Amino acid sequence: MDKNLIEELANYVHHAEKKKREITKITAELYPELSIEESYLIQEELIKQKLDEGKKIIGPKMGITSEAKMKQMNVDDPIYGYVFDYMVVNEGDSISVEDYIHPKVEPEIGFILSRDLEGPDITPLDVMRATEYVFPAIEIIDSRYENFNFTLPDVIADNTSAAGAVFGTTLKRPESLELDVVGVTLSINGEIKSLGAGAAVLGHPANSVARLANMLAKKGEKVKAGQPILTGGITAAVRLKPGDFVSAKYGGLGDISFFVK
Ligand code: 0L1
Ligand code: MG
Repeated sequence: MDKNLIEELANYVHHAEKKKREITKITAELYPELSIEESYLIQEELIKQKLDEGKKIIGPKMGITSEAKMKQMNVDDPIYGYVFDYMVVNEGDSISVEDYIHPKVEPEIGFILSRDLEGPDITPLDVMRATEYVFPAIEIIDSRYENFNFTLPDVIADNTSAAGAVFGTTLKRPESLELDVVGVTLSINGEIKSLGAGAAVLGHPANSVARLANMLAKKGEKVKAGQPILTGGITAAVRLKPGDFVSAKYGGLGDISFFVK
């Protein structure tokens, strides 16, 4: 893929994020033949543009990690992107819908490693042994594409819809919980809107970190110690509107909440 086209398409998505204006997906007209390999090249260019602007990577995130989402998109592999410093929302704070296009939230389980994990061949057991803490998180996703409508390459190029992250402060040792059966409820204004268990994430959230390490290895990168890793949505994502009070409650991992203006 031509370097100019990579830059042009990264600019296209980046501009939409900055202007908070939805765009037609890349594969609709601009470049229908976009492949997964090419979409990661666009994502890399997008990440580079953000870094050049002084924004900082906080940690990686995994997406399309549930059986339901994979089937819906007809894919076998999850995808990854990056959470940046400007996306982080503090627990108990407010966000404004106006700062996004059409934000949704999904509860996740986060991992922090005590040592780097470098694939290939990383197993979930390797992940558990290298994990210092697990913690609760809520990801805010905000596809830059009209109506959250995209193909897999489109969403990879769009940094996997990454727009926000609320990291909870309950830190637990990974072996102190059965992460596949940790339940979570996501409530808006006190009403449960979706619920699930850790097993919704590739059978066990540690599988998600292993898959991340093995995917990153293909480009000579690794999962780094100390970075918060978002492993993927446990429940269906829920759309936000002004006035919402968002709260997620995790079995054995505490609660997280924030307001929407
Ligand atoms: O984090 C996620 O699973 C989102 C990946 C992109 C799919 C979406 O925007 O719904
Ligand atoms: Mg997510």
